[in-house]
Amino acid sequence: MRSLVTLLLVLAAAGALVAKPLTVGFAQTGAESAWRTANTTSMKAEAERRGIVLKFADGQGRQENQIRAVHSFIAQGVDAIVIAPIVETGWEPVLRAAKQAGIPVIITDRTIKVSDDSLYACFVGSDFLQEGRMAAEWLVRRTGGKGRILELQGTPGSAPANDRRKAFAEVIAQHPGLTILDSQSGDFRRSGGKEVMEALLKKHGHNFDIVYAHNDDMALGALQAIEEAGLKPGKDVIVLSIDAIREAIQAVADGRISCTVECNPLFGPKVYDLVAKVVAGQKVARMQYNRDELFDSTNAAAVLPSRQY
Ligand code: GZL
Repeated sequence: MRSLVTLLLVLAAAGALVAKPLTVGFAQTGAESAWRTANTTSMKAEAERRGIVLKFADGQGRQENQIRAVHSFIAQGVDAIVIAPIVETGWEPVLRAAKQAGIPVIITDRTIKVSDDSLYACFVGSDFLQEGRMAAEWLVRRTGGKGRILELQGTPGSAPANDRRKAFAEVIAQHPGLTILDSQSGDFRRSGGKEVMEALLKKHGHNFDIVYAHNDDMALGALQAIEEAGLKPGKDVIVLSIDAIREAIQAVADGRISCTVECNPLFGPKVYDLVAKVVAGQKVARMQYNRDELFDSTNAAAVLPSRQY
């Protein structure tokens, strides 16, 4: 009898030592760009590496899908919820439900606007205002402050589109020789970049000098339209964009895109480090910004071999 009790005590102790794996619900924006694919890969691969049970929901570009997924994560009683919010507003009700359920939330990639800071633990991602400024300041140096700009905006209502437009325009406004002639949304999609560029070429002919795209996928789509119109990017048109996906850095090395500002998507490890701290009840800094750099003809070719996305 005594040995049976001893055996049961040992098993119980062993069981206590083997911690239950963390379960994380991740509501991803969609699959609209190469950046998004790299971000999803980073989140899934790192969860796998750490033995985290990841419940992944693809929002397919619609906020209501993401909100539905978060409610489902709450019902399943996950340990933590991570959201890459497609747009900035409309999150308070579902975040209050997560708070009610005592499930911590981490916002990644895109920021949101809420009236109550306690509705999420922290944000992990890039500073889109800084990216917009870096792009504009590079353009001022490259053009001496002169030129007519066409802008391809990202998803309407999204933080990257709002902030990259706002910060870029604020710098451009300090240089009267630079003007933003037109600005339309290509929704961060390559097809959107091509379609919008075709429409802008119809409307403006070649009465422009610069294309500023809020992401590389739209810039690469726009390049197709520009070249189909018989214009030579890098010579007839300066194309600049944001993300620094490998294909865009290659286009910079080839002289077709003139500059791309990095927006690194590979932050799965950082997210799960923060999940572990937040689940353990630790306070973490509210805004966890990733460091981004800029690639143009001076450094693109050299960095290509080392790029991971
Ligand atoms: C930025 C991210 C943006 C990328 C686009 O962090 O939200 O969405 O710039 C992506 O490529 O579609």
